[in-house]
Parts: sequence; C-alpha cells; structure tokens
Amino acid sequence: MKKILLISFLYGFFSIGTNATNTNEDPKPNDKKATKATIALYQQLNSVSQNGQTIFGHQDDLAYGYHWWGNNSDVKQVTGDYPGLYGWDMGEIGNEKNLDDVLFEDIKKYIKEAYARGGVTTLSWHMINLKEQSSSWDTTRVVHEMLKGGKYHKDFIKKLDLFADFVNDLEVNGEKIPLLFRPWHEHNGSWFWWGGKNVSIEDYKSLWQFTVEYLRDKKKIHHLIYVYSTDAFQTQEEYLERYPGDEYVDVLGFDDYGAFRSYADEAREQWIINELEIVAKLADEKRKICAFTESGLEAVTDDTFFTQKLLPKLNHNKWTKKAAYVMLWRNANYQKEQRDHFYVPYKGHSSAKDFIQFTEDPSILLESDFMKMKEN
Ligand code: BMA
Repeated sequence: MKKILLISFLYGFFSIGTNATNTNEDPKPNDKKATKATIALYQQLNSVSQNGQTIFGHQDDLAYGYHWWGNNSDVKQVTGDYPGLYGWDMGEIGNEKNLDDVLFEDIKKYIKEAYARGGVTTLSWHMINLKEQSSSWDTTRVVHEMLKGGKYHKDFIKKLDLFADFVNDLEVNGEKIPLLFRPWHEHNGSWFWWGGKNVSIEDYKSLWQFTVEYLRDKKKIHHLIYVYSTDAFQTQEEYLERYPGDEYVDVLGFDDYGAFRSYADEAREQWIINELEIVAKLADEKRKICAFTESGLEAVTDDTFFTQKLLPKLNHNKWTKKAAYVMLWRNANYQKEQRDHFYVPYKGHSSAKDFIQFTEDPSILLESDFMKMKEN
C-alpha cells in the first residue's frame, strides 16, 4: 500500500511541468481559475459517469408544470424527490421574464434553492436574433456581424454583460454557485440563427470562442462549465464539425428527440446508442465528461417510455452508461399554452408508474441520490 502511494506521489511529482497526461489525476474544467466549487462539481459529475450512473434533469422543473404555476415540481409530485439537475433558459435576458414567461429573479431563487439541496444547474440560451430583434428561430444571417468589428458586436457584448450579471448574482455565503453553461446548442441543425446553413463553420467556432473568452477572461467569471451540444448525429466527424476546440469545451453533449418520436423506426432509435458511445469515447480520449443534454417523448404518449426506451439506451453498455446526466424538456403549463407540450409525467398521468420505476433504477440519480453519492 505504502509503496503504491510513494510511486503515485513520484509519478504526480515528475508529471508536473510535462505535457504527459497524468491519467491518475481527476479531470478538471479548462478554466485555470475555476473556483473550488466548480472543480468539485466537475469531479462529482465525473464520478457519476465513472460509476455508470446518470443524474436525471428537467428543464424549468420548479417554475411551472402541466397543471400549476410557481414553485412546485412535477418530478417531486410524482416520485417524492426533486430532479438532480435543473435546466433554465436565458432567452430574452434584459426583460423581466424569459422567453417562456419565467421571471429571471425567480430563476435565481430556484437555482439557489436547488443548490442548497444539492442539485445541479444547467443554463441554455435561446438568444434573440440581434439583427431582427426577433427570436432564435429567425434564421436571418447575423453571426458574422456579431463578431469583433461587426455591426452587432456591441449588442452582443451587452447581452453577454447581462448574462454575466445574472450568473454573478448566483452566490451563497460569498461563494458562487457552479453552473453548467450550454450556449449555441443544436448547431448542426438549421433552425436557429447560429446553426447549420445560417452560419459558416468558422464563424460558429469564433462565436463560441469569443463567448468563452469574454466571460472567462474579460468578465472574470470562473464558475462556469462549458457544455457543447449538437442535435442528432451519426458520425464522430459530424459531431466534431463545428467543435470550437478542447480548450473551449468541458462537457460533450448532444440532444436527440427524433429517435423517440412515434414514427421513428427501430434503426433511428438505435442512433441514441451510437451517439452515447461516440460522446463517451471522445470524452474518455479528451479527459472530459459526456452527457445526454436534451431528450424525451413529447406528451409521453408511450406508457413504458421511461423503462423500455430511455433506460435501456442509457444502460446498453459500458460506454452508454457514461452519460453523467440526461435532461428532459419542460412541462409546459396547459392553461397557459393550450397544448400538450410536456416530457415528464405529471401526477395522475398514465406513465407516472413507469417513470417512478425508471427513477428507482440504481443507475438513475434524483437529487437526494446525488446528495448521498457526494457524501460517500
Ligand atoms: C422549445 C419549446 C418552446 C420554448 C423553447 C425554449 O423546445 O419548448 O415552446 O419556447 O423550447 O424553451
């Protein structure tokens, strides 16, 4: 035992200052000045992944659900526990409410409460199109003009400043709450102004790199973990086509809804396994973490979706088990939106039983499971 300790100490000692990858060392986020809590979160996520477990996450979980609005949780109502991870969107920052009508001040409150219980937060950003002052779905070309020297660069900086103020406010007892930040997502599709044919590959990479450099170096924000997430893909080349570089990314993720749509055939469903394997192998090579950043079946129209579709994909093999978290999209409030747009069963929904069974699987971590894991 002592001999092993001495060897590993010497190994660690001599690796300092060399470029050799020290495989004994836990992976860290890229930011050299990342706060202690940020490094700790990254390492906890890595442990979850190495244990073959997956934290369950839900977008907007605490703000509204299918039947209610304001401070509750469909996940908690159904399972008795909160999700281990919460997603929030920064779209329309600068206004009082975000694009889905949640007050930014409430989002801050929910993030703090979740953090106090042990939950993790991930932020996405459906930023408006700055040229048209419209929405993310306005695909008018704008990215090139948002970069340095461009007509909309100043407006872009203003948005990043608003975001910086928001995340800087997320502080408890003088310590910033570590956050996963997943900007410019689903960029291999062409539905957002930052994606697909609406932007050149080089401009997309520059947009990403500028975002990181501005927040990290200029605004000195050191409590962010950067998450890269494509939409569905089939090959590693496709996945990495717009990858901004290892120094700019901490977590490798992807979104895929198509595989679970009712009309998706068996072969399309299997893409998920391939996607999970590709991100896990890349993460392993690059000493990063991987995650399944968005998915689900809208209106949960299959009562065995969770145990028969999602769980078997996550637990398919040693690679697919490495997704540190899976996040399902929001449960839109029916009264407000007059449509069935929800991804997690609400209390009384016919798939609730199946969802409970899914969350009871030892590989799936809700908030208190994640807390227990951290304590061990
Ligand atoms: C989409 C839908 C929209 C929503 C947007 C941002 O997937 O849920 O209704 O506005 O995400 O949250």
